[in-house]
Amino acid sequence: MTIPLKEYTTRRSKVLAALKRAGEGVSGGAAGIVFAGEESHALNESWKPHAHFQYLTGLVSESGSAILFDPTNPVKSKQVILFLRPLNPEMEKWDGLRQELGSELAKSIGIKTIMRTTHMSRVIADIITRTKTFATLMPLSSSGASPDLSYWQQVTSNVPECRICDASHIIPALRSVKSKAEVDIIQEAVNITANGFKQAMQAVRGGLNEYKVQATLEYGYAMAGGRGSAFPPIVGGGLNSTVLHYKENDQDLVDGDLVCIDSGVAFKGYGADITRTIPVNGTFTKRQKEIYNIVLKAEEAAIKAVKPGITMAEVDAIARGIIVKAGYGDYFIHSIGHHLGLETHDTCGSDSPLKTGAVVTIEPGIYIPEEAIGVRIEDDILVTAKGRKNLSIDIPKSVNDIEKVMRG
Ligand SMILES: [Mn+2]
Repeated sequence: MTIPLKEYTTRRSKVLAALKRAGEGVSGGAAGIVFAGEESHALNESWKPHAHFQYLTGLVSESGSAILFDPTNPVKSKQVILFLRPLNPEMEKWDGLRQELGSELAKSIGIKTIMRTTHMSRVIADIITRTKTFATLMPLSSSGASPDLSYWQQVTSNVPECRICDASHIIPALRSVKSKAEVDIIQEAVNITANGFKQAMQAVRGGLNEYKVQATLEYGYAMAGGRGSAFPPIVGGGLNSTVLHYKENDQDLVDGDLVCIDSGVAFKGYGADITRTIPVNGTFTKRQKEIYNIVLKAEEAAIKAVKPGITMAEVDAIARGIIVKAGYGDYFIHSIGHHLGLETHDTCGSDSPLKTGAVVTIEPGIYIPEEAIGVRIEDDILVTAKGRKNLSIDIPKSVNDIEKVMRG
């Protein structure tokens, strides 16, 4: 189960075509570049490339690399160029061997033109003879220039009449629709996550530390074929269940409390994002059940509303309407969900109408700190032509199903 090389080729062709249009009227197209980012070589840090870079190349271990798009190049095979860091035999003794340039490497990556980053400025000088339009493909932010914007600013500062245009919407729009291969991987991530949740549900009891629930989840992921968590698991008992991004996971669970578990496995670059809230002793109290069933009703109504053409704001309003009507509007303090993909909060552009192939989370919640009751329920939903498919439907969710699994 992997993304076929030709799917990456298609993604790059789409970016190339969009950049050709971006430069229209002024020149034959705009050049664009996406950087992988730099790795810190600290042992306690794992490195991931920028998700845009991974989306376009499938490469996950080539820090310092970049992919360049030049729709103006008359030689078609040079319209996309992958730049990799030069080999460094001394460093590779520490970090592992890297391949030499050549047809074998080109074939394994599926990109015809691969060069070392040392050649980048020469290639850019050549591009400037054809176009003076440069496009930003990486996400813009108000807090600092994106790596590609910085690069284009530097490149164009010595050349008159250059123009930098914003094409940062192109890749998020592509990433907002998942291919069949991507959906298959996400479904498998959800299935693996289901295994962890099942084991965690059976392990939960009074006195067990939140950290051991996390360990049980992650053991379940690993044993089902996953590789670590997509994000640090949230395991919050009692009052901690009302803390949205609780990270400590270091308290003993208390009989009579709820525990909110928000987690998902990392699998082949993608991940799941599931939340279940369960009673520590295996049985919901009347009050817990009351709140739980309001959240469940809101979640199920929101899931049912998911279909092509609807926006997440509209889905949010449906869930919120139910929670407000029940009298808990002030206790639903976040929004309904987000796109899910290479990133847990996937970069898929602004809240435009959902398209067939989108994968989103639906996760309403009610958090009442004064009663130490926090309930969030989250599923991963695929938008289909006919409506939706709940990818996580097999993870116990109703009061009865949860109590049954917890009884073992
Ligand atoms: Mn989520």
